[in-house]
Amino acid sequence: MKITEIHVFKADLPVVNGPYKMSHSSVWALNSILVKIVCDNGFFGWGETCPVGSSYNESFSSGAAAALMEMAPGLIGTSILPIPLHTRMDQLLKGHNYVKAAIDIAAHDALGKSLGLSVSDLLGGALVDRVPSYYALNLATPEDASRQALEKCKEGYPRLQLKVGGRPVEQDIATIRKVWESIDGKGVRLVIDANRGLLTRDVLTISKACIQIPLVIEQPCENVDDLRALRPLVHHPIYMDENTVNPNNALVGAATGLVDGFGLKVTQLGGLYPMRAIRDICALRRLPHTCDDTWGGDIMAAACTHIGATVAPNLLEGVWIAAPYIEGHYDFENGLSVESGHIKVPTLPGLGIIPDESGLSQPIASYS
Ligand code: 0XW
Ligand code: MG
Repeated sequence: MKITEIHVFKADLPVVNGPYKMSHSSVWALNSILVKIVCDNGFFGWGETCPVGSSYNESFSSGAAAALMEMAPGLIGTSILPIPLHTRMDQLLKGHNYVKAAIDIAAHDALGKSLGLSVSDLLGGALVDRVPSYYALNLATPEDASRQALEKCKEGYPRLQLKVGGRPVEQDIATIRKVWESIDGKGVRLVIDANRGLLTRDVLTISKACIQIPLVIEQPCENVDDLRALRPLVHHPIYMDENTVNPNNALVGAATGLVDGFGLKVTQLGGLYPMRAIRDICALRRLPHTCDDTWGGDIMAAACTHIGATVAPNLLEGVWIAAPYIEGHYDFENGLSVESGHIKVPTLPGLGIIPDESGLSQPIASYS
């Protein structure tokens, strides 16, 4: 199967009840870039990349459109099988994993549809028919955070991620304690995610002050060296997220015992094909991880859910999708959502969703 056409769309995703607030940034609306590839046998596939603003990591929406302009002409005629496809993308453009991921996802979708297999089949096979999700509690006051934590706990989320950082550490400690007070004993796991917004000083203070709370500390500081220095000093597991900017540093993190787990994102790793390799290394090293992305609609949600379904349940920390913050779906019939804290794994071929193009703007670019 070879690519004969590539069409690029932009989808505006305003944040429902926004903003989405993290230590470094608050976002009110996101611009997602959707990719439709058409193959020489008539099958087509959809991909997506949606940076969560332009300061979360080294990615931004119009940069994705520009990178596609750079790569797409050279991809016409290329096989959609992962090794020739990624080889060709790397020949055309260095880095830019978040853009290559959109093409990779579309290729998995088209291949699955042509073979009558789901994307999780292509990734080795699903172990479950629904995956656990987790809810990201925005940066908030202790009262608001604990109220929302209890609400999400009652909805059935098995894990809560509490945003911290970017404010006096005393406020983070008070919020963590209040949230834990409201969910303790309810079988819900707690992660605090600083999105690189804490200093090592603050992490040590939080870990000491919350020593009795069984939480995970996700991406506390800016640099991976800080994570390495902190790990033997804190009383809580440390997970790497934003520092996982490519498969190689995920490999190093997993192989060298640098961290206790990961927040893994499809776009940070360059797509489902490279992500499955990191999934398998984490399995060998018994390292738990999430299967997420920065943001995105049904296409990205399906991609994260499909690979999440192939992870051993004892190692899957959850699949985060942006659906709770998005109004509507690209595919109203098969669009993904979180129900009782879990997400059903699509069973139709490919991603299991087909965006309704009448709901999208005209392509911003087409290549053939
Ligand atoms: C919760 N997420 C997966 C969604 C936002 O993009 C941030 C991210 C995280 O874990 O940092
Ligand atoms: Mg994170």
